[in-house]
Amino acid sequence: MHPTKSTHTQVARTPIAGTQVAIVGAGPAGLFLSHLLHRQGIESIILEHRSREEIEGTIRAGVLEQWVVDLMNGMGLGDRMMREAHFHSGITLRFDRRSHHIDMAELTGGKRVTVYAQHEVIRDLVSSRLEDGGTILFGVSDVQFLDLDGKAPRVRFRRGPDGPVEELRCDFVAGCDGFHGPSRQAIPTATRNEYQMVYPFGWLGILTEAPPSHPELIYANHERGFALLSTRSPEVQRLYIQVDPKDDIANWSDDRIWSELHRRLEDDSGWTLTEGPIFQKGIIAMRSFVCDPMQHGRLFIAGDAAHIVPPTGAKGLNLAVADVLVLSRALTAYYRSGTTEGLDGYSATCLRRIWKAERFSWYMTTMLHRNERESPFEQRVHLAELDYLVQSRAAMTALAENYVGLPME
Ligand code: RFL
Ligand code: PHB
Repeated sequence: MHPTKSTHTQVARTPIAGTQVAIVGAGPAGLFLSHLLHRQGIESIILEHRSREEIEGTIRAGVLEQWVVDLMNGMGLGDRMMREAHFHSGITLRFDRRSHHIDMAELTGGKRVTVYAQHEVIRDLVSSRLEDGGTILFGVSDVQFLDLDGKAPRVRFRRGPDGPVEELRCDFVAGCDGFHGPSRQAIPTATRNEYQMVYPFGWLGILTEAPPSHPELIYANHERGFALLSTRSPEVQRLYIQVDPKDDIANWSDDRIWSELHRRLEDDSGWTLTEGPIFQKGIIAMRSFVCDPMQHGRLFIAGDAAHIVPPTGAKGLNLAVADVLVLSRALTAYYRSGTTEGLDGYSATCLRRIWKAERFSWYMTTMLHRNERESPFEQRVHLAELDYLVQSRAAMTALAENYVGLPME
C-alpha cells in the first residue's frame, strides 16, 4: 500500500472523481470517522442511503460512555451536549420491589452516565461536518464495491433511486452502513466468521411527553419481565418493557403499556411513575452478533456493520465510536508514514474491546430479563446474581467500570 494524496474538492451535485476514504453510512460510525479524519487532514466522502431528515429523526440510543463525551468535547462537538444532556452519577437497579443505587461516579473515580439521544449526536455531527465543507451525499442507492483487493478500490452508487451510476475512486472504503448494509457481505464468506445469539425477547420502547419520574435510569427485573426508565429531556421520557419480539405493536394500547410499566417499575418505597401522552412506540428484537475479521483488502467495517449488542448495556453507539477511533489512528499513521501496521491489526485491536462489550451486554441482558426458555434453576441464579451484585462493592465496581466505558487502549 502506498499513500496517495487526493486533490479532489467536492461540490455537491457535480460528478465525483475520488477521495481518500469513501465512507458508506452516516450513522455514528461514519460521521465520527469523517470528523476524525478531517482533523488529521484526510479527505472523506460519506454516502448515505437515507435523507438527512430521516437520520436526524431516528430514535435509538441514549447513553454515552464518559470517554465518548470527552472525545466530543475534545473535537469541539460537545457544546450542545454539555448544555442539554443529562449527567447522572449512577443507575438504579430494581428487583423484589426494592431499589439499589449503583454510584458509578464514586466507584470509577468520577466517570458519569451521560444521557444524550443518538439523533442529537447525529444532528451535531452532520451540521458541523457540513459547516467544515465536508461532503455527505444523502439518498444514495445501489452501493456496490469494486476492486477491494487492489490499490484503487471504487464504490459504485446512484444519487436517489434513479440517478445515473457514478463511481467514487478512493484509497480505502469504510463500511459504516449498520447491520443490514452491504459492506459486511463484501468480506468473502470463506474468510468471514460470524458469531450470533438471538434472544427470545424484544423491547417495546415509547417516547412520552411527561416530566422525569426519577433522577436517574432504572433497570428493573420483574416477574412480568424487564423494564427500563430513561429520559430524553425535561419534557420527554423514554421507557422500555420486555415483550415477545414477534408481538404486534397494535396489540399494545397506551393503557396496556402504562399498566405494565407501573407494575414492573414500582417498588415498595411509594415511588410512582408519571404518565403522559405517548407519541412514539415500536418493538425491536434483540441479538448479539460479531463478525471476524472486520476487514478485507482495503475495506474496513465498523459499528453495527460488524457487531450488534442487545441494548441493555447501552454499548452499541459507543462501540461504533471506538472502532472508528482505532481506524482513524491507523489511517493517520498510514498517510503520515506509509506504515500499514495499524491497518493490518485493525480487526484484532477492535475485537478485543468488542468481545468485552458483548460479554457485558449479554450479562446485563440475561441477568435482567425473564426468559421463559430458561429452567427455574437458571432463573434463580440470575436473581442470586442481582442480590450478590448489590451487596458486593467488587461486583458493583465491575458493573460500573463496564457501564461507563472501559478505557480506550
Ligand atoms: P447505524 O446507526 O445503523 O448507521 C448506519 C447508517 O448506514 C446507512 N446505510 C447505508 N448507506 C448507504 N448505502 C447503503 N446500502 C446503506 N445501508 C445502510 C443507514 O441508513 C444508516 O444511516 O450504525 P452505526 O453508525 O454503526 O451506529 C450504531 C448505533 O446506531 C447502534 O449501535 C446504537 O443505536 C445501539 N443502541 C445503543 N447504543 C448505545 O451506545 N447506547 C444506548 O443507550 C443504546 N440504546 C441502541 C439503544 C439501539 C436501539 N435500537 C433501536 C436498536 C436503544 C435501542 C432501542
Ligand atoms: C435509552 O435511553 O434509549 C437507553 C438507555 C439505556 C439503555 C438502552 C437505551 O441501556
